[in-house]
This record gives sequence, structure tokens and C-alpha cells, in this order.
Amino acid sequence: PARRIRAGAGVLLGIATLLAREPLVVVAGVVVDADRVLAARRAAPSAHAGGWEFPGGKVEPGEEEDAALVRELREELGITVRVGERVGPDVDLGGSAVLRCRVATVRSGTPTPQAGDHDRIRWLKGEELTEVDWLPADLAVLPDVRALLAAT
Ligand code: 9L3
Ligand code: MG
Repeated sequence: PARRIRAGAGVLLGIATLLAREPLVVVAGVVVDADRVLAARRAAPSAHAGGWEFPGGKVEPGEEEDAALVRELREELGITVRVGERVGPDVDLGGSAVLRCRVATVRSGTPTPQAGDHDRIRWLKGEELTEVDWLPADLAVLPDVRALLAAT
């Protein structure tokens, strides 16, 4: 009967929608200044608190990744950045989300924790990268960051 066909079509459409969904991208900035890179310590949420990261956040629907990174770094650290090339692999964050890092350079402002997301920042040289306790996802990008700093 028509009702069962409609129900079946609805289920198939639901499955197709799920399969077609792109992973949520979290963009992060590998903010470099000469031989140093910016690291930020998360203050929230509690699951991540105390962990150091390359700052950034979720790309909103319809938003370009570069624009999302500019927005996030403005919101979180009060800086305006120029976004450059990708650094390292996409890192699985679980729940169909990936972390994607890009080089960034400060165009204006001085990074200062703004919104309560972070409680400390540090500018680290290549040999200092292991001095902070990185979030697991960001740890996966460190070899590429180290190589980037060594090349400059
Ligand atoms: N995350 C991991 N490493 C990073 C960033 C910026 C984010 N370098 C994870 C932590 C959160 C999720 O991605 O679970 C979303 O990030 P945010 O919007 O809370 O910064
Ligand atoms: Mg964030």
C-alpha cells in the first residue's frame, strides 16, 4: 500500500542524508611568528580544561574554513589573522568531526584570552613544543608543526 511505500522512501531518504553529510570540520590556527608558534590552554569545557591546543573552533554551516578560523581567533584571542596553508593531516575527533590545522600569522592585535575558552597562552619554539600538555588531537599535528618551525 501507498503508506508503506511512503514510509520506505522516507527511511531511504534519511539514510541517504546521513551518508551524504560531510564531517564537521574544526579549524585550528598554527599561528606562527618567526621561530615560535602560539599554544593556548583550554579553560573549558571541563573535559578539555588544562589541555593545550592550537586555537580555533567549528566551521559553521555555509561558512568558508578560512573565514571560520579568522572569526574564531578574533572571538577567542582578539587577533586578526591571515590564513595560510594546511599543516598536518585531518585528525579524527570522533563523532564524525575532524580537526584541520592551517598556518596563520597575526595581522593585528596581541593574543589575549577573551571568551573564557582559554586561560593561558604561550609562544613556543620548536624545542619547547613538548613543554605543554597537548590535547590528543593536537599532539597528532606536532611533527608537522615542528617541521614547519624548523624550515623557517
Ligand atoms: N578541538 C581540538 N583541538 C583543537 C580545537 C580548536 C578543538 N585545536 C576539539 C575540542 C572540541 C571541539 O574540537 O571538542 C570543538 O572545538 P571548540 O569549538 O570547542 O574550540
Ligand atoms: Mg575554540
